[in-house]
Amino acid sequence: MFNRLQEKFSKIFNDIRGHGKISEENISKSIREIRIALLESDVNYKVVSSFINRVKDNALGAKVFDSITPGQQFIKIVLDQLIDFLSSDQKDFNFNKSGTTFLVLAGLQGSGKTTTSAKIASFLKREFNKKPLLVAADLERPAAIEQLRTLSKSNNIDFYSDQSSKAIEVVANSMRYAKTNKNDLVIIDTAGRLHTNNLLMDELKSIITLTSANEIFYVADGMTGQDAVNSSKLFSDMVNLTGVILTKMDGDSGGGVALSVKEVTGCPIKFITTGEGINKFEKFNPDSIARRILGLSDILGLVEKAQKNFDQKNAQELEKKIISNQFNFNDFSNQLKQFSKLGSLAEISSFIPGLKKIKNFDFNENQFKWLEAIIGSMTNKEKENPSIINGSRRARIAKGSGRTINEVNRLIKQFNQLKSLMKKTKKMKLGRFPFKLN
Ligand SMILES: Nc1nc2c(ncn2[C@@H]2O[C@H](COP(=O)(O)OP(=O)(O)OP(=O)(O)O)[C@@H](O)[C@H]2O)c(=O)[nH]1
Ligand SMILES: [Mg+2]
Repeated sequence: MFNRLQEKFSKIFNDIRGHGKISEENISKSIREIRIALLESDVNYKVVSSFINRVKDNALGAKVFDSITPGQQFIKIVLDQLIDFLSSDQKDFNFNKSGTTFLVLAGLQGSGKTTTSAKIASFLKREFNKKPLLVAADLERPAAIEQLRTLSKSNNIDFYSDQSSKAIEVVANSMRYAKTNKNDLVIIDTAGRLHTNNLLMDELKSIITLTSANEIFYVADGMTGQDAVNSSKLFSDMVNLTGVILTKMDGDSGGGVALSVKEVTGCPIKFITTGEGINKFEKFNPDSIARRILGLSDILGLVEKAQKNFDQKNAQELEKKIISNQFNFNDFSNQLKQFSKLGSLAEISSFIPGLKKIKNFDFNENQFKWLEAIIGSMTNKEKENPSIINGSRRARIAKGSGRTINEVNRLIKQFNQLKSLMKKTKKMKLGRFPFKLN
């Protein structure tokens, strides 16, 4: 979803993580690179300045470079600022506490209003036990009513439309219908419109007034980049929006929009949609979005986990072994077991520096199983002294583990590469093996 930004941040962060010590100059360089990354990813330039200033104040103010883990500390500051940047006080859906809740969806043509209205109905029905009514108030596009009827039907949601010639009349009638039909939530799908269309903008305003709408969401197409931000701003100047929904975030240009919208419009992003299916819809969660934008997935959570799980004493012994070149297959196998306690191997391996450089080291769950099988077929002597594993031993190990000789050869080669890589990285902090975090 945020591929472009993720790639850039991952490069910047790897760079700063790679320094044992960090100077004010390193920090300034990273901050400069973040600025460029954001601008290149289509984040509004004013938003970039404001974000960069916050990071700068915090990073330099906190004297990150004096801390024990400066790289990590810096990343944490960027993450915290980003979360703060994306967060809002009005994060929950605003239900009418004393009666029917009205939600109006507005936006440009084709931005995703109709599909989103069904998604949101389905979400609120599931999560809050609501009885939503979808109202077809788009009388501009001939097929619009049928589109919403079909969506309602296939998702088991109540639907209202009638023959009135004006959208406002449909809405008024739907309010009466909701009462008799006992719908506690009415979602109004409106026609696409430009903010310059006075007639349609007046219509929208009168729908909002008539229903005393509790939520007015602007539906912005995330694929249109800064245009989505600009149009959100134009709408928010004319109508009292309570939130923005970003659609089509499965595309690649959504990152810049997600970062810009709140700062530019003052409206929080409430939901995002990530595909055509009814469930391709999620609540906008600043914490998780920030982590995804920064490509951190959950590295901080992972660090905590790693620190809890990695036995200090083991780690010290291990480091000794690495330095004296005694790292063997038993240690390797132990390390694999440690990894597996932490979660998805594929995810973890992406945080292990150098691992990607080892040819064919596709570190997935299956490979983990057969690595274990191969190591399990070695004798104790072989595990402790990998150098004695000659051709005939390899053939026996292959047979015993049900793998091919080629696979055994590959494992031994990878093991040797890993061993020399670890020796090179012996600077690493104890207790954190094999994560090079700073
Ligand atoms: N890839 C992707 N496509 C989406 C998403 N949301 C909506 N679409 C598609 O975008 C197109 C337009 O969606 P609609 O819901 O009809 O948009 P609308 O704003 O109601 O359009 P008008 O009523 O014509 O103004 C449809 O083909 C949807 O399937 C999304 O999150 N991802
Ligand atoms: Mg529509």
